[in-house]
Formats: sequence, structure tokens, C-alpha cells
Amino acid sequence: MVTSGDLPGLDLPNLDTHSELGALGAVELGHPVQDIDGDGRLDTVTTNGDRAMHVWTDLDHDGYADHVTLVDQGGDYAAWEFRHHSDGTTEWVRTDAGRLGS
Ligand SMILES: [Ca+2]
Ligand SMILES: [Ca+2]
Repeated sequence: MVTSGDLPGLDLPNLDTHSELGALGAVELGHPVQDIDGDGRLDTVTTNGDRAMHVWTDLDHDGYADHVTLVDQGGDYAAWEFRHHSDGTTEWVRTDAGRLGS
């Protein structure tokens, strides 16, 4: 079970690079503030949790995050993608993990 963290103004889960997101479900991204792919539409929120920095991205602009990248203070990172399956279920799938600079 992932609990919400103390992220001011944002109701985003407080994760770290070792968190299991599989059953987390859709994460609402109400107010993106950055345009990470340069198409002129805001799509990304960067937050700092207790143990890691989070970069949440909603590239299809449906209001829910499609990707999150977690980076902790030691440089470990994990990247997750929110997948919609043809049977209507959804899950977060880890697409990458490792250590920055190695
Ligand atoms: Ca964009
Ligand atoms: Ca989305």
C-alpha cells in the first residue's frame, strides 16, 4: 500500500525508487507546470517526496500520469509507465531502473 505524502498542494503518492507501483492505479495530474516534450502543452510535474524526487508526466493530456521517474538522493532511479490493457485493466510497469552516472 502506497500512502500519500506531504506534498503541498499535490495529492501524489510519496514513493521512492524501491516502491512497487504495480497496483497503484491511475494518478491524477491536475496541474502540470512543465512542457517536457516541447509541444507547447504542459504535461509534467516535478515533486520532492521524503526519499526521492518524482517526475510525473501526462503526455496524452487525459489528466492522469502516464510515466513517473523516481530519483533518490543516492542517484538510484526507477522509471514506470502506466499501461492500459485491452481487457480494461491498468497497471504500472517498471520500464527502467539503475543508478545515474553509472
Ligand atoms: Ca508537452
Ligand atoms: Ca495520461
